[in-house]
Amino acid sequence: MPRHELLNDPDHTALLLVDIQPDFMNAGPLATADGDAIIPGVRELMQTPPCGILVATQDWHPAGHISFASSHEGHDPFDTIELHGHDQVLWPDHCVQGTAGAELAPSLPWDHVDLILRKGCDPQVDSYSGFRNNWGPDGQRPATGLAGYLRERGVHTVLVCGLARDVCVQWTAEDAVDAGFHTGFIWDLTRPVTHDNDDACRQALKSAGVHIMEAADLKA
Ligand code: VGL
Ligand code: ZN
Repeated sequence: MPRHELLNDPDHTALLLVDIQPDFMNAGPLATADGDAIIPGVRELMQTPPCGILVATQDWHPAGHISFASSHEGHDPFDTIELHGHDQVLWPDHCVQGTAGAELAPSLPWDHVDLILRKGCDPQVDSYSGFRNNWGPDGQRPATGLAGYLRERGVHTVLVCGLARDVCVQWTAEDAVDAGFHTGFIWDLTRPVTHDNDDACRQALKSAGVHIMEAADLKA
């Protein structure tokens, strides 16, 4: 079977490894549905990359971050509040800067990654996507600089995988399309916060123009 058409030009393609961190894995406070299960496949992709550029994102919140339920008296994790004019889900404390749960998953070979981009560092604003923060107090979604980095490196296609499927990977993929990149979503190398969102997630990705694929599609 030929490689997926999105892989015709590996030198101008980047693999984005989104938030593969212990806090989103099986033992973590914000565990995805069997997040550990993506590790072997992600390791294989990192060892034999289908493209020339590897980028990792790292969710990296200051203690007391605005997205934590613990920062809002009377609220529980997974409640939704309004923040800066948009819905904000309140999460269990996770990925606090400098903690073990915020590290990139220790079982993966990060040495060869070109860029590690930290996000969610603004105490007052959440950041799901690797490309833009969520909405800030001024109603804007400031860019992280990732699109500029990729463009300067000549990238026109990105492939995304990681955690969580229905949050940071989805937002990253949608913003990638918005930034003008051809975008592939390696479905089986993602896991959601909840499978209840899988249908809506697939639908949203398709409407955005994201190509949903499987890791097997990347093999020669
Ligand atoms: C994420 C919720 C909060 C993610 C990050 O990586 O998907 N989800 N922060
Ligand atoms: Zn977060």
